[in-house]
Amino acid sequence: MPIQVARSSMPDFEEYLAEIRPLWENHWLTNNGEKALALEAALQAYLDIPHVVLFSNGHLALEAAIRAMGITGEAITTPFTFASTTHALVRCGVKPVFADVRPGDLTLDASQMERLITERTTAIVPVHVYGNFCDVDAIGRIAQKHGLTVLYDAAHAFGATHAGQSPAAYGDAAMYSFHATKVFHTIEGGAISCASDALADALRLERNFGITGPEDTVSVGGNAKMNEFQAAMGLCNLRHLEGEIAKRRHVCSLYRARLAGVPGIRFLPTPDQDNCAYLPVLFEGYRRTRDEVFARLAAQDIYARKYFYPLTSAFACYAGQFDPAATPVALAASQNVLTLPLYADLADADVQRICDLVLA
Ligand code: T4K
Repeated sequence: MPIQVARSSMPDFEEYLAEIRPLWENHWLTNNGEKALALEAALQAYLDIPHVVLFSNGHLALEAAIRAMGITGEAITTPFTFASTTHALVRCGVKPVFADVRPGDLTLDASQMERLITERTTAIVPVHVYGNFCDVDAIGRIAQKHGLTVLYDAAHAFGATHAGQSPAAYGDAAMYSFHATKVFHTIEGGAISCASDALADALRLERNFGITGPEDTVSVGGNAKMNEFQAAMGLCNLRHLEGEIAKRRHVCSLYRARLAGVPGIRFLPTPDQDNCAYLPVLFEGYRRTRDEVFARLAAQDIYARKYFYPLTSAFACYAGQFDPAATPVALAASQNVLTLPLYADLADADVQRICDLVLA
């Protein structure tokens, strides 16, 4: 069996069956059904925030938030991320302005932001990449000073905490991905958390065609609703979140025991409160390059991934628009980073085999 970078955790089949059985009785499959409402309530409690608005996936949640928050003109953001963050801005007509990242954790470097702010800047869209929190205090201060909106891409950060708080505590809103590859998933899915009643209302309009009643449509919204089968999966997985993270933590500790401290191999700091979403390792002056390690593993049917290479600013679809060399720390990280296989049921022996191959 090949080993992939991720593998979806599944709840017990009978548990999921019990969760979806009522759908055969009530025939209500989507459009704010009882499972979706129950999941929103459970996530509000878990994240400790007044509003969680569910979406069919994280990317559409991000686009809906950009529109609902009135983000226009330019937004300061990171190129060291998945396509979604940059594409969402561009697809909503907002120009991404890329700031560099911090070498320590590869999140946006607040000290690089202020010089990029112009009169067209309306927002900062940082990413808690790999589940590592950004410099939330510094970003908050800059946003306040310049009157900017902060929308966190917390796609990787569900289940992580900082200073005892969930990602929902920071910025004006945060987006989570509940994709099948995530620590907590709803097959496909996503959500926005926010404290503002008005923003939550606007997000719901974005999610459902701007409809407020059978004969009332007040804005030009789209369709990005989470269906009941997705929400039922979320209700099951939420019950097992702690166990999921504990199993992932065990896998991470095995990797660290073998690879941390090896000259030329760098781990990012992992606070105790992290969610063990990814296992990024940087090969910096190691006797094999990142690409050589990647190829050695692939030759044995082990598929690590280069999250996030190339930088989004280097994507073919943006050719000529951005200069990846303008963010040298992000550029170097994209060339050196490899995210090793990490999932709850990855066997100890497989982790040892992966480490053997990296070290051989
Ligand atoms: N912002 C950030 C920072 C993000 O990283 C993402 C998504 C988003 C926004 C947007 O959120 P979503 O709209 O996706 O909710 C994967 C995920 O699809 C994507 O959610 C994630 N970030 C990204 C980092 O990784 P791919 O294109 O690398 O996925 P794929 O199909 O190559 O799958 C990777 C591995 O996962 C497979 O080799 C095996 C395993 N897998 C995959 C699927 C589809 C499973 O075990 N089960 C599955 O169902 O994007």
